[in-house]
Amino acid sequence: MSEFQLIDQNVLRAAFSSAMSKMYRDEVPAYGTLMDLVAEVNVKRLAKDTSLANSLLATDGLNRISDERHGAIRVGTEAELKMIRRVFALLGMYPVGYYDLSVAGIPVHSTAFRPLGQEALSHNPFRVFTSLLRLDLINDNNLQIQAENVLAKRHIFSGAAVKLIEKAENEGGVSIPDSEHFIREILKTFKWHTQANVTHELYNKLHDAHRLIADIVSFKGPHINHLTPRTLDIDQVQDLMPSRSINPKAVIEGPPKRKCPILLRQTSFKAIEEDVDFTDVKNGKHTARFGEIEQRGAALTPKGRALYDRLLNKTRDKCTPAADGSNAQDYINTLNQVFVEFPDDWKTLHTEKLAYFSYQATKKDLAKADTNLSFDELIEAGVIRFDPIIYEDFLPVSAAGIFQSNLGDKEAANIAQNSNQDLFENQLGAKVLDEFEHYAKIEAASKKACLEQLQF
Ligand code: OOG
Ligand code: NI
Repeated sequence: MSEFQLIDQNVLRAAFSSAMSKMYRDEVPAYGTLMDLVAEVNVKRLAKDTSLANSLLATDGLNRISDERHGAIRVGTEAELKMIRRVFALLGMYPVGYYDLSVAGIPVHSTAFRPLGQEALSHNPFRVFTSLLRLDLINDNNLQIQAENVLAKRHIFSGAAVKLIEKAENEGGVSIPDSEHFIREILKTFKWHTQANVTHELYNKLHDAHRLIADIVSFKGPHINHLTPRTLDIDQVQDLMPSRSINPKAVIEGPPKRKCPILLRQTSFKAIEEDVDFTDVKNGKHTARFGEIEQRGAALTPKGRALYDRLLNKTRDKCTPAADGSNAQDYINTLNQVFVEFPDDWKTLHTEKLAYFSYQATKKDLAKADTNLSFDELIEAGVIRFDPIIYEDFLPVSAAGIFQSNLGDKEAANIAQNSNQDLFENQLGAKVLDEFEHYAKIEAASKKACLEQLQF
């Protein structure tokens, strides 16, 4: 076949993410309202803050600022997870990081499938936080077997999807003529199903064991449970949500509001109640799907991350945010006070190597005298500029907070802490990648390119 051509994975991922967005807006109208609010606030923020606009222009490009940055799914079995990994690989998304949610009483462990290199991330950074149910953490043996039986019978990918996946793997990628069909078939896996797979009685039992188990086991597939656009001003969107009849969770997860944003701040609106028909009874209800927003800042080095973790733990030791929001202001005050210790200017974050940066030469022709300067002196002299590398991953404590705010107040079940990355990697059929390694690589590559540009 001389005409045979593969589609660029970045293009395919962008098309997939936009198809998913459209589907989710149709399924959850409140999510569309949130997207509109995010876009409005972003436009206003950019008009006010030219230095932010310039920095985005220098690094990220200003296009698609308000587009989805991530979604989340929850799968039921090892076989489902393996298949998901194969699909995401075709979209240029690879598993980065291991997140153990059992520490927060949530019976799943997770990874984030995401693009890796700077080019792929800039083209389209869409990632999917993917959790696998851990029935091994449920005490009721009988219920465990019932859940396993239900899961064993379902096929989350259509026959056509499986054929297209296998064909693409054999051909080294998805072909241009197959690409639309591929997206259409893959999307079906993440669609909402009003028709449940279980009786009302079994649903209730699963729900009583843990609401998340009912969400994962009772349906035909791993419906997308939220999508998350990027906001440039999360505090403002959080404040404005009620004016659009959206009910936000009590506190924003992650670091406090800062001059120099770090890592990831997130908030969501409470999950909506949806109609479901059980196999025996109609007119049931299920609550699982929601909308979220995120504001991303600098990726931290292991040193910066250790400081973040220490300060977050210190904050939560002093004040643990209550699920009902009753101590929200107390928590925010404590967070602000404790995080005073985290430097909040780019220069210090850079010299103390707390965050990762990308470098760019600002002057093509060096003055003769400049050629003897060290890299740091070139920065000092304004020959090289540095911008933070954006954090592309997730935060376990924040993820637990997002899960919990959508599971109701009483769901911090008593599950023994049971982190098991080896088990997860077996279930995934691959090792998860180390997030720090990838930021370090991006930083090193930009440093090299910058020096080459200056002809050292
Ligand atoms: C995933 C929750 C985690 C995030 O943004 O931290 C997450 C889920 O609810 O399935 O998406
Ligand atoms: Ni999320």
